[in-house]
Order: sequence, then C-alpha cells, then structure tokens
Amino acid sequence: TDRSGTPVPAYYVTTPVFYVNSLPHIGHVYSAVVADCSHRYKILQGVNSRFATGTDEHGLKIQQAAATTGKDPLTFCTEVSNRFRHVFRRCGISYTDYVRTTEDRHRQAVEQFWTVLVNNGFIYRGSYEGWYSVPDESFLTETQVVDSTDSLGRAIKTSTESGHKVEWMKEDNYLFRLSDLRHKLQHWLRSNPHVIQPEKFYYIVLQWLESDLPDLSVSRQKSRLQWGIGVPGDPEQTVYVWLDALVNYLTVAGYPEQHSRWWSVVHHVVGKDILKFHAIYWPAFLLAAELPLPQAIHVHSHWTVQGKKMSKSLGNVVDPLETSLKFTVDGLRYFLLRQGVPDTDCDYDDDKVVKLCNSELADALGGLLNRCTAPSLNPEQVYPQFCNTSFPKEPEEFNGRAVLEDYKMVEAVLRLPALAKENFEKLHAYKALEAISGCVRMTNGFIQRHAPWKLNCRKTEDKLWYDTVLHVSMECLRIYGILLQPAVPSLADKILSRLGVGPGERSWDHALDFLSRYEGRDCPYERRALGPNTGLLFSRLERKNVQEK
Ligand code: ME8
Repeated sequence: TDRSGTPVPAYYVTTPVFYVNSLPHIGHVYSAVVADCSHRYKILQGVNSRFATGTDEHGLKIQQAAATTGKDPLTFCTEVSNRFRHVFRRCGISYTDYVRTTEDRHRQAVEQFWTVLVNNGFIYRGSYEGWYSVPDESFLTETQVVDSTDSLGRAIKTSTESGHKVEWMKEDNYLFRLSDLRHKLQHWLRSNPHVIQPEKFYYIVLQWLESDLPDLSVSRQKSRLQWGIGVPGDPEQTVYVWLDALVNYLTVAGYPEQHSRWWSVVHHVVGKDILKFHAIYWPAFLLAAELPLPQAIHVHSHWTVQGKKMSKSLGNVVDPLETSLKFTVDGLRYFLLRQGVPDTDCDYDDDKVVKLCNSELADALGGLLNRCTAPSLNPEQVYPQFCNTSFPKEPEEFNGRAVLEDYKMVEAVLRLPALAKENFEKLHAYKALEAISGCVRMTNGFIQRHAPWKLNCRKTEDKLWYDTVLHVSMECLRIYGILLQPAVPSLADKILSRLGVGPGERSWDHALDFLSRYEGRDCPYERRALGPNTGLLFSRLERKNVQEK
C-alpha cells in the first residue's frame, strides 16, 4: 500500500530463460528490451513492477555443449550466463531478478512443484517411445517429423517445425496427464480471448488443441541425462528440462513460500518458437498444480538476417555488444522497438538502423531539441513564457498569431499520452514510438512555419510570440521526453535534463499537464533555467563507418 493506505497495483513481467549453449544475440536482446520497456512504463505509471530474466542451464543440449568445451557443466553455464547478464546490463535491461536454473532456490521450487503434481495425481510411470529433438529439447509425434537428408546425404528425420534432426527414443520415464487437461485448456482460452497476444497466435493455439494431446514425458533416464534436477524420490530419473525451465517464473515469484502477490500478475514475453511450451504445457502444469494461470502471454516474431533466422550454424548472428557500440544503446533499442512488430518477422540490417536513427533521433528529435535550447535561439537559457494572446486556446479569440496547423499539432500532442499508454499497455512499443515520431515531425513543422529566428525581438509583440513558439515547442519536447523513457531511457534523460525537468517531474502524470498555460494554469517550468548543455542529443551515424566495421 502507499502512504494513504491505497493498495499499489503490482505487475510482473518475464522473458524466457535463455539457453546457455549459444551466446546472446539481438533476438534475445529484443525479448529483453520489450519486457524492459513494459517494466519501465509500469514504473512511470506508479505500479510496483518486477521484471525477471535469466538463463536455462539444464538439459541434454547444454550437457553436450559443455562436454565439447571440455569444461565441467556448471563452469560452462556460469561463463555463458555471465555473458547474458553483461549484455543485458550494457543494453539498459533493468531487470529486478536474474534467475539461473542451476540455483538452489530453483531446484527447491522444481522439487516442490513436482511433488504437488504427483500428489494431485497428474504424474504416472510409463514408457515413452517416439521422436526427440535435442536442439529443441522436445518430444515429437509422427506427424511432426519428416524425411530428410543430412549434409552427408544420409537419410534422417527432422522436425517439421524447427527443421532440427530428431532421434528415436525409447525409455521408461514419468508421464504427465496432459490429455486430461485438453478441455480445461480450451475453456481457459475461450473465456480469456485476449490472453495470448497477438490474436494470430491465440488461434494457432486453439487449433493445436483441436487435435489430440498425448500425455507428455516429463523426465529422462539418468543414464541419458545427468545434467538436471533429480526426480524427487527416484535416483534413476532427471526432470525434463522444459518442466524445469518453466518453473523459473514461479521461483522468482517466491514459490513455494510467498508467491501469490506476484504470481497473480504475471505476464510472459516469449518468441513464437516456444509458443506451445508457454501456451499449452505451462498452463497445463499450472492447472495441475492448482495455481493461477498467466495474465497474458505476449508472443513476438523473429528477427531474421537477409530473410533467414539468426543461427549459430548459419553464422548470421548479430552481436548486441558490437551493435550497441556502433549505434549506441539507445540507437539499438530504438531500432528494435520501433521496427519490431509482433505479428511478422523483421529483417535486421545495419543500413536500416543508420537510416532510422539518423532521421528520427539525430535529425528530428535532436534538431528539435537544438532549435529550442541552442544559445543562439535561446540566449537566456530558460524555459520562456507563454503568451495567451498570441496563442489563444480557441483560434478565433484575440486574433492570435497561431494558425490552424498549430492547433492540430496541439490536439495531437494532447492526445499523445493516452495513445502511447494504450500501446505500451499492450507491449506495442512500435505503435507508441510511431505516434511520438509523428508528433515530433509536427513540432518541427511548427517551428519551421513560424521561423522564430526571423522575428524582431525588439518589438514587444514579436518577443512575446517568439517566447511562445519556444515555449510550446519545449512543452512538446517535455512530453516526448517523458513518453520516450521506457524505450530509450538515456536519450529521454538527456532531453529532460536539458529542459530542466527534475527527477520528480518525469512520471507519466506529468505528461498529462501539457501546455498548462494554454489551459490558463501556471506553468511550473516557466522562466526556469535550462539544464547543462551536454552537446548533441544523438550524433548522426555514418553509413561508411558502419560498413567498414
Ligand atoms: O527456448 N528473434 O531458449 P533460447 C527474436 N530456454 N527473438 C529471438 C530470436 C530471434 N531471432 N532468437 C531467440 C529457449 N529469440 C528456452 C526457453 S523459457 C521457460 C525456456 C528469443 O535461448 C525469443 O524470446 O532458445 C525466443 O523465444 C527465445 O529467445 C529462445 O531462447
């Protein structure tokens, strides 16, 4: 609760826990930036937000990857997990929790979760015979595999979905009564039509649930898989890596002790490749454990390079550290959030980053900031005064100097916070940023139209109008600065600091008092000295330099 005793709303957002058999690339960073943007947005809204990310360190493919390096698995996992942590910190990912599935607290959560599934009658001993894909760590049915050939021309079977090689597996292990939960899952989805976003993926899941849902093997023989969490009470079996991994979300929430506060407000951000695990297996496990189901599953598509999904074997992986050095962290974040859409795959290309950042950050936003605060145009270095007579609230009043286009701009900026809110709520940063960018363009047009540098400020009337043009432009910038904080925090900080907007004046609500003098209220910023001039907001990127790297 806050000081007045009103309960503070809570929010909990997660990314997948990433496998440590490959190094972080911009696809991973994208999921993390999407979640980070949502977390920062919630904080601006005054919500008590929690944000978890981390690494998935068990399973056969990690066991094999560690073996090829000659390192013991934990050392191997620690090294790669630290790389993820480093990359995320560097990219401004402000997670509150970083979880590793090799942690003790997580093992305890998995053991408890398993025990509850057993006690509730959802786990039985059986034998599994079928296809298994190690790279996907997943069991596949006959309809999910196709004939193919490997690089040496030998006949093999591959997964229709991922294209990865599968192998025949026959083992005694534990099975989970997934088939019993089909109707409950359908019921959950039908009663929560917005729980899987975007809608396209909701329908895919419903479709999957139409066909039958075989029971799921949830353990592997210890003789095959040692690197994992042991099945409680059975030294011969290791918990299936996906069951292990999914429980991480509960571990962070505090399971099995105090978890209900966070668990009731969980939102998952996942790539479309792991939709089935999150939209079918995970809810099924939670139903079986009698725990609440996620509030929402936000699915996004993939980043490709020249049309192909990034992968280690194709050698087309984009390194986030290198990219953030070339384009700055804000440049990279802006590009990912502005161009990444959830419905369709997006192609990554250095040239596109350069073009977007130069036009929207360096020229439009940076130009606008410069026009309002450069000493040549703003010699007193203040937030100037607004004059109602030159920019009256209604166009017909007092014969002001503002024109119809100016009123349209004010209208758009007044509507902007609500529009950005609606889209940040849905984790559609691209739409929020598009709207902000549109308004930035209008404000530049406003300054251009009235060309304050041509006014003769020795004439009182001109001076009043001059100040008003600057004031309105700075008010616009202040709103853009506040609304950009979730996406590009350091860039937004630069804008707000330059405008002299203090740390206590940057919450979402402060974007709702746009142009208070226009509304006849006092403006707290008026005549306030500007913050320090720290140079360009965003330096233009050179395409030449980019190609040379
Ligand atoms: O699947 N574009 O881990 P993982 C966009 N450990 N996002 C991408 C991407 C791309 N090209 N490539 C990866 C696992 N991602 C499991 C998850 S969760 C309980 C266990 C992102 O390292 C995207 O979020 O293969 C995708 O779902 C995830 O990384 C897969 O990461």
